[in-house]
Amino acid sequence: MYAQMVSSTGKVVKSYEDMSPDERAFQARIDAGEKIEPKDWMPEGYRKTLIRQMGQHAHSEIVGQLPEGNWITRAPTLERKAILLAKVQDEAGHGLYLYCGAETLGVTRDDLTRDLLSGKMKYSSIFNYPTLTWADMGAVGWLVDGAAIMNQVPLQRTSYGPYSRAMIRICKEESFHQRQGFDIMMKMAYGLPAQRKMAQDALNRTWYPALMMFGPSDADSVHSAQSMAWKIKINTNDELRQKFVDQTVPQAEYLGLSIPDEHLKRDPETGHYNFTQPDWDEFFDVLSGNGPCNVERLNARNKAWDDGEWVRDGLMAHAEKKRTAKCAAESGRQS
Ligand code: FAQ
Repeated sequence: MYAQMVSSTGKVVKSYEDMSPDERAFQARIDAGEKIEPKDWMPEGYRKTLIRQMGQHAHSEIVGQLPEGNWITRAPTLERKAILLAKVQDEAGHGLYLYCGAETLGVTRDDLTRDLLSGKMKYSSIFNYPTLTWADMGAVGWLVDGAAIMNQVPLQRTSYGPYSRAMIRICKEESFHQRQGFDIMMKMAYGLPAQRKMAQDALNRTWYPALMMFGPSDADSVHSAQSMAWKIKINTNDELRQKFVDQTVPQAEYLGLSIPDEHLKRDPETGHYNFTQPDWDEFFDVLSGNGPCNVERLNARNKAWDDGEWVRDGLMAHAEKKRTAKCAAESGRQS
């Protein structure tokens, strides 16, 4: 049932002694902060890890359009509708940059799409939760884009050139997305009591799924150690989760909303908030295909792919017609 298949490359980082001369030279480039470009030599594991991460990231942007697309026709004002439409279009664009980036590693966008549609490749767990009210558009922008930015700002410094450059552009747009979400929350939190209640309800439902976006705890993260040695990842999952909590709690206070965590408390010595971890059984269950919307999301993407077949066929037929005409014109000129 649409499992987001867990297939990992292993936790162990290759020691310097076990590396081949090529791998040592590669690691030296990474350690020196050089960017790796598509035609450079790279270990197979590095290439595969990037395809997995960039592919999953691209799929998240594409599937992530669904919970918000659901609200475009029901946005409360024309202005809100235009803003939401622009945001959802941005997400399509982010997906495309990331698919193009992944294609520089020797896969095609069709390969990646096939693996998404079959349930073989993952997308972010957060998009398997429903968006029940308009306040969820605020909570998604504020918390989901907020978590996405927290994760993606360091990825601007990732070691793979095309990924790093894509992230620079994506982050600029994500920060606009986060601000529009916070703006919706502000209007609702300072609005009528019923609106305030909706805002609090949206925060209650989105908080823990947003914390899950950073991935499992460091103890359970399969890829972090090797990905960090290769500077594909710059921070661990727990580091980013903590930064997100530290940044978001004062924002919730400003809104006058309560984070749904009775153990949330700032440690005066470290300056960080202690907080309750998300339910990791629920996280792994969602990854196994059992979240509230896994089936609906993949059905929607499969339907879009099937419905778009005539467009793809038409474009290919047109390209073939142009290619044949060009060949005929060239052979006419030669004779
Ligand atoms: N959901 O060993 P780790 C967005 C999987 S963009 C599903 O720690 P890693 C924009 C992981 O793949 C949001 N699966 O893995 C937007 C692995 O399984 P595998 C997406 C998850 O890769 C906003 C296994 O668990 N952002 O939201 C998740 O080192 C609003 C073990 O985990 C990115 O993709 C999860 N949350 O660290 C759009 C950023 N977490 O592959 C619309 C780039 C973990 O072995 C509206 N990605 N898994 O089968 C990353 O930074 C990393 O891939 C992590 C996971 C941090 C997500």
